[in-house]
Amino acid sequence: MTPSATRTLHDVYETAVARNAGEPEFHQALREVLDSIAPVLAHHPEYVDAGILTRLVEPERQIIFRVPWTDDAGKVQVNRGFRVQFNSALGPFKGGLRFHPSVNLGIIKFLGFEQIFKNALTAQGIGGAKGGSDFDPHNRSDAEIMRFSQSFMSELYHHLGEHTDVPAGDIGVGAREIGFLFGQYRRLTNRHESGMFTGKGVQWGGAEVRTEATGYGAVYFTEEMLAVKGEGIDGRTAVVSGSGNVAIYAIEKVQQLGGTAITASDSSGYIVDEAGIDVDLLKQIKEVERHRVSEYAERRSSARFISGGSVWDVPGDIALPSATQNELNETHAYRLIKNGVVAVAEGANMPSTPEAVHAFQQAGVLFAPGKAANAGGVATSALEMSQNAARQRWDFESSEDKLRTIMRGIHSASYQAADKYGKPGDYVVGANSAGFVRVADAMLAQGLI
Ligand code: NDP
Ligand code: 2IT
Repeated sequence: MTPSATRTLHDVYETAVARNAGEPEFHQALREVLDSIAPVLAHHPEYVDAGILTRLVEPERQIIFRVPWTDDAGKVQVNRGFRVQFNSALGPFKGGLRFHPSVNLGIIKFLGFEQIFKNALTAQGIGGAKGGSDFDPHNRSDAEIMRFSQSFMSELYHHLGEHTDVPAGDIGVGAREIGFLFGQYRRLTNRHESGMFTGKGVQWGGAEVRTEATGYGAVYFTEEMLAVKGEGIDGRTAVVSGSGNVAIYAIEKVQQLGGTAITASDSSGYIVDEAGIDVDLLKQIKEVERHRVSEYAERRSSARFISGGSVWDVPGDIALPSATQNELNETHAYRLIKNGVVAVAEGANMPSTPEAVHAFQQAGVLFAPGKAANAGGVATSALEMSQNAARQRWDFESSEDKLRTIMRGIHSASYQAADKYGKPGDYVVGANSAGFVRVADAMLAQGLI
C-alpha cells in the first residue's frame, strides 16, 4: 500500500465522518469499503487524482420530506420520508424502500452507499440509491398502509422514473405496499410506467422470481463458496435469522438443495424446528396471516419458540443472517464458530458487526458480505426492468437460470478480485474491490460531475 493511498483513504473517511455526524451505520459502511480498497488505489492512482473517493462518499442528491396521513381513528400522523440518490454513474438510481421505525438519514445513507457497489457487482446498468420512512407498518390496517403509501408517493413521485430512479421493496415494503405506491404514481402521472418500480405483481409488470430472488441468490452464493472447497449444501444444517422475504426464500432454497434449515426469527424471538422448517406453513403465517413467528411453534409439534435470546445460539453448518443490520455480533460469531459453522452468507445488509466479520475470517469460516450474497434481489429487479422495457415476461425457470448465472458471476468476480488485490479467499476485499473498480471507471469516463 502506498503512503498516499493510505493518507487519501484516511482523509476521505475522517472528512466524511465529520460531515455526516451522528450516523454510525453510515460510518461503519464507509469504513468497511475504504479499509479494503487501498490495494486498488495503489494500482489506479488516476482514481485519486480525479477525486473519485471524495465524490463517491457524497450522495448525488438527498431528499427528505414530510409524510402526513390520517390513521383509522381520524388522528393526523406525520412521518419522515427519505430518498438518498447516491450514485448514477452506472445507470438510473436503483434500490429499495424501507418502512421501519428505526429509519433515519444515516441508515438510508449506509444502505444507499452499499447499494452502489452491490449493483455494480451485478454487472447490470443500475446506480445506487435507498429510501424509506420511519413509519411502522406493524399493526396497521390495510387502509392505513394505503393512506400512508399514497402520501409518501405524493412527494416522492417527483424524483422517480424509469430512467431516473427505480425503487423496490426492503424491510416493511412488500407486495402490498408496492401495489399502493405504484398505483399512486400511476394516478399522479397518468402513466402506466412499468419500469419505474420493481417487485410489482407478476400480473401487472412484475418479474417471475423477484420475490424469491434475494433468498435464493444468497444460497446460490453459499453453494459457490462451498464448491471452491469441494463441498456442497446437501446434508448441511442451516441457521437463518428473520422470517421476512429474504429469510423465507433462503430457507426454501436450502431445503431444495438438500440441506435442512432449522430456524427463523423476528424481533420477538426465534423458532427452532429440528425436523426442518415447513416453508409452506411459514409462508402462510408470515405472508398471508401476517402473524408473529411464535405462531409457527403453536402449530408445529417439532418446533419450539424461544422468546428473546439469540438464534445464533443454535448450532448449524451454515449461517444466513437475513433480518437487519448489526444483528450478529462478536459474541454470536464466536458461538457459531465454536458450534462448527463453515460458511456465513449475509442475506441482510450489514447484519454482521465488523468484529464478527473479523472473527469469522480469522477462524477460516467462508464469509460472504451482503453486497455480494444478497445481490440476487436487485439483479432480478434489473431483469424486471429489462422485461418491462421490452414488454416481455420471462418464465420462472429461465428467470431462475439467469439469477443463478448472475450469482456465479458475482462470486467469481469477488473471488478473482480478492486474489488480484492480495487477499485470496477474502470476499469482503474481493466484492468491495470489484464493485468499486466498475463504478470508479464509469465516473472517470464521465468527467467531473
Ligand atoms: P421483511 O420486512 O420482509 O422482513 C424483515 C425480517 O427481519 C422480519 O422477520 C423482521 O421481524 C426482522 N427484523 C427487522 N428489523 C428487525 C430488528 N430491528 N430486530 C429484529 N428483527 C428485525 O424484510 P426483508 O426480508 O426484505 O429484508 C431483510 C434484510 O434483507 C434487510 O437487511 C434488507 O435490507 C435486506 N435485503 C432485502 C432485499 C429484498 O429484496 N427484500 C434485497 C437485499 C437485501 P419483525 O417483523 O419482528 O420486525
Ligand atoms: O437491499 C437491496 O438490495 C434491496 N432491498 C433490493 C433493491 C432493489 O432495487 O431490488
